[in-house]
Amino acid sequence: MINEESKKKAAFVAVVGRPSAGKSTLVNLVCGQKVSIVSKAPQTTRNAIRGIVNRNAGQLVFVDTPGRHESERKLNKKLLDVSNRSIADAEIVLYVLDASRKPASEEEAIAEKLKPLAGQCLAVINKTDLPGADPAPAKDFLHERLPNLPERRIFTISALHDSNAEAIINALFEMAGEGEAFYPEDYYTDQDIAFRISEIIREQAIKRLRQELPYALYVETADTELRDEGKRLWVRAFIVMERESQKGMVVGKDGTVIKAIRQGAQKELNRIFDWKVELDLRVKTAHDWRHNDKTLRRLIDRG
Ligand SMILES: Nc1nc2c(ncn2[C@@H]2O[C@H](COP(=O)(O)OP(=O)(O)O)[C@@H](O)[C@H]2O)c(=O)[nH]1
Ligand SMILES: [Mg+2]
Repeated sequence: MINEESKKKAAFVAVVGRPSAGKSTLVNLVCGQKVSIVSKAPQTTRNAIRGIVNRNAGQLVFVDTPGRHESERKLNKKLLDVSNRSIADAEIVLYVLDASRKPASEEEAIAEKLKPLAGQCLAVINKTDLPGADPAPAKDFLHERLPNLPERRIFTISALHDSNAEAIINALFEMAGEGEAFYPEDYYTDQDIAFRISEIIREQAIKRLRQELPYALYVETADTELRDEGKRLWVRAFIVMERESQKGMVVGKDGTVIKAIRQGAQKELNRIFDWKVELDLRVKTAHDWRHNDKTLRRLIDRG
């Protein structure tokens, strides 16, 4: 008997590239949802964030990863570990490059890492909308450094302005093996609610704080409670700084900064969830947390 129904496909796709190449923006585009937070500051993504795409062909689980940046700092090393583990666990690697910058040494380190995996790679040259953007140097770089990467697996895109990425999704399904879906077919992410809330608050905080501060903070959702017969979600969360002296900058004059963060986050959360979200947002300090192994394990490995 010939099985009439073609077999479904399923694969993990690790999304890798240098900081700020647009990996998280691309994951949000393919998933059609805000799955992963985005900002101008590098190292915004700190975890392996999963976004799920379901089609008739099957299921792709995109694993957004921290940008690959070599550094001796504890947090950066941890973030590189996350990227390495995601690559090791994935069947397909989606390599994101930035058309607005010429590939340099950081890009070479990534290509070197991906070289043995070129047969399972797909590359996306992003930010083609920017004035002066030119995908040609990135393309030449790929031809030279990953000669085994076939031309049909090199795409150009503006993850920010394009409205879909079906061509990329189709190409990824072609690469995927047959298998059962990993998640229920109505899921678009596996993140729990408290984590998503923390991430949206962190995104808003990064947006409103000066250059150095984004790296110095994390967000902790301490308490959530459904109220009004499940219509409203009340949340108590903390923006956690490294030093006591940083708290004032997060609060701002007369509380203006933290108020803007709270309102921005509420607005975004109301878009994501069906509940009306009400945030009780506060600031506290966990001294020098970026050098604390236990805190880093909890935040980055989420163990
Ligand atoms: N102009 C433009 N900006 C983009 C594009 N994709 C991402 N960005 C911006 O680049 C910055 C970094 O994006 P993000 O997705 O956080 O990069 P990641 O660090 O690789 O995850 C953000 O300010 C994005 O809005 C794009 O296609 N065009
Ligand atoms: Mg990111």
